[in-house]
Amino acid sequence: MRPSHMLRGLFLAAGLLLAPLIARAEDGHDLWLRYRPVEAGAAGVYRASAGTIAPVADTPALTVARAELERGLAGLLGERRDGGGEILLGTPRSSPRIATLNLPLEAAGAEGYRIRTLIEGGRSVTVIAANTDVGVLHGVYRYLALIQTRQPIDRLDLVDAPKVRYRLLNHWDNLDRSVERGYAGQSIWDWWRLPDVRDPRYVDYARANASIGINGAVLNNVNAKSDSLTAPYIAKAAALADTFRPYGIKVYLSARFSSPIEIGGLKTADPLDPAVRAFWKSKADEIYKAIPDFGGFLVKANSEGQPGPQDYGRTHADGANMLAQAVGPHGGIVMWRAFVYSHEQPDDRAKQGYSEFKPFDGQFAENVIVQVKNGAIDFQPREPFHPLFGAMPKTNLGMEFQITKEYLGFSTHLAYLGPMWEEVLKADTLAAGKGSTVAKVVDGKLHGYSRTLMAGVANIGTDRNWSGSQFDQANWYAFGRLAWDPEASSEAIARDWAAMAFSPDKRFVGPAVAMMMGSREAVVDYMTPMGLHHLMGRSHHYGPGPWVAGGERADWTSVYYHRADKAGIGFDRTAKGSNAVAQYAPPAAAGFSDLSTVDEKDLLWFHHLPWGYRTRSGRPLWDELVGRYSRGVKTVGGMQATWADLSPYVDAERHGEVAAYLAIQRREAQWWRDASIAYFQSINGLPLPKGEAPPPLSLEAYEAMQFPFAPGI
Ligand code: GCV
Repeated sequence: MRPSHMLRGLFLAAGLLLAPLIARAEDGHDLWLRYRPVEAGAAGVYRASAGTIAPVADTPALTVARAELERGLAGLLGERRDGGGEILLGTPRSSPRIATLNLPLEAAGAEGYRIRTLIEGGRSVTVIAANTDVGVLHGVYRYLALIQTRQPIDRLDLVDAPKVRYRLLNHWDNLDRSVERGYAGQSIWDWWRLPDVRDPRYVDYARANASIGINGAVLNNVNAKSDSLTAPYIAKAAALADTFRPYGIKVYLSARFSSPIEIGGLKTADPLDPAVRAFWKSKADEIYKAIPDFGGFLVKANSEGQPGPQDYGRTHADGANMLAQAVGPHGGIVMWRAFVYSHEQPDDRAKQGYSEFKPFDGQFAENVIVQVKNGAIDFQPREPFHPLFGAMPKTNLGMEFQITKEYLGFSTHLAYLGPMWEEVLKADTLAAGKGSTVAKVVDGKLHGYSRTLMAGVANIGTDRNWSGSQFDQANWYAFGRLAWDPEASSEAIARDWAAMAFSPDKRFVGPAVAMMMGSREAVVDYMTPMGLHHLMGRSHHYGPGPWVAGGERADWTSVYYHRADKAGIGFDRTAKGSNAVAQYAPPAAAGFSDLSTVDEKDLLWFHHLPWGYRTRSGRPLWDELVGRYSRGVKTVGGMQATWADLSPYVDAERHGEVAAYLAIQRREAQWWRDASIAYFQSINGLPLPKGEAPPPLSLEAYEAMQFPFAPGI
């Protein structure tokens, strides 16, 4: 044997011996679809029912469903699974065997599934059946998730279907690959090389989305360029649509309202102008020729400088309905955003969305969905639910959440957003009596909407871990799960994610989930406690900036929102103030207005109060605020300790990365506390409560900090 061969042999043998001892290096790229081997003790039980996979009909979605099942089972249980069980996939139409079973499939709807274990000739047969191929794919992911989270699979009988029809990611991705409010690298869409080059990541993106039921992606930023509607870009979008189609995911585009001028050679974009209407009709026809299942348009109009129908004295309904008429014959929809506010309008910014849309209830076309952010300002760490929810019974309203953490510490702070979204979805609008929750508005039950939507502003980029941090993947995951079922528990979702992305070991899942569940409240505490909001650094929104004042517009400053002076702090939105409360249903408005009933978490959102106001803890408001700032920092310290203890269950790479991020978060939480306290103390001149450490730097030092290269702008 040549020496080099001998050496190689030695290395190989050593590698084989050591292999079980060395955990495989991980970087998070596999998301929650890691499919790592089930522990030897449990694998046998699973192999007994998850055996061979019966052949499937040769359709694109069933082919990927079978491939995913094979990939998942091979990873979890090994290539050889000869326990005798069989898995049968398909629809009654594609599989004569499934057709003869006559399974009740109504409850599975168009995208759901039924999974049932049958015993045939003493042999276990697991049937994953649906009305459509994509329903089968969703069933496959559910089945794999059961094994990934170590649930029993030997006697299954479950049926599930999404409660919301359109479950979409909104990418704020620009054509130059920058991502507005993106903290995970560049855009994954390589527009320049598309349509010729189809990055394999596109398939993994589709797999991840399909696994949580997301069924659409708006590819480009709502601050849109008309170029994305030109022929070359339509061809690029079509290539992505082709890749996503087998996974049940449609593409949508953000449309710039002034496109008829910019790429149509017209002098106007007036929605009532026949030439403008003809432009949009022919543009829609052109897109549908290239992408027959194109989903439709998302529009940001007359907001933050974007063009819109009001430029021509027309209404949001005029603009939306014109586009709806263009895509309607092809089955498309228009998502028209309610995120509007104007610097010419002196009224409380929190009121403007409602004021502009409520008068048009009932005037939007059936295939329009008005897309409303969860709160009335802008994705703050905590906002009361948007007053439009419950107030537009005759207009399809959809929810817009922000998965990317523009205002919650970018990707370096660990903040699991599930509880924040659950809080909003469970909030009771009281619009039609008790139990009129936001979830029931969004899933259409309350008002009988014909089309329902949940959209999430994506946190996905070219980083190997997709989301900028390991734990931010949980937010992508949770968004998908809540879009599928807006009444799901964010804690149960966190448990599934933690088990799949890291380890199903209870000793890991318990503490990790507890840490996740408290993480968003920690951010609220150290950034914007008790209803404070929009106090981040100007424009980039990085770090504390409660002193931000002056400049282009008042409602882009912090002082506009906190209104602190020597006497007190908070935005009075009661009848004595801006009266924003009046936009809620009367019982909800009464609850927010009354100091004895308003939840203290929303206190300074609705009320301006003296610094000495006695809070429910018995402490004066100032002391309570300082206490909460400090509590937030302490919670992050606790998260660091929890994470350190979890090292036996996590590969060194990801453990180290999360630990490094938590150290950043701890430092920045402290910075937030100190800078906020220094600023508010300069206003109220009050001493710190006993035991509270003074900020180490002067207010001037905090104010002087500059971050010209903060990401996401
Ligand atoms: C896409 C906030 C963000 C903007 C974003 C806007 C919107 O103002 O800071 O970056 O623009 O919301 O939702 O349209």
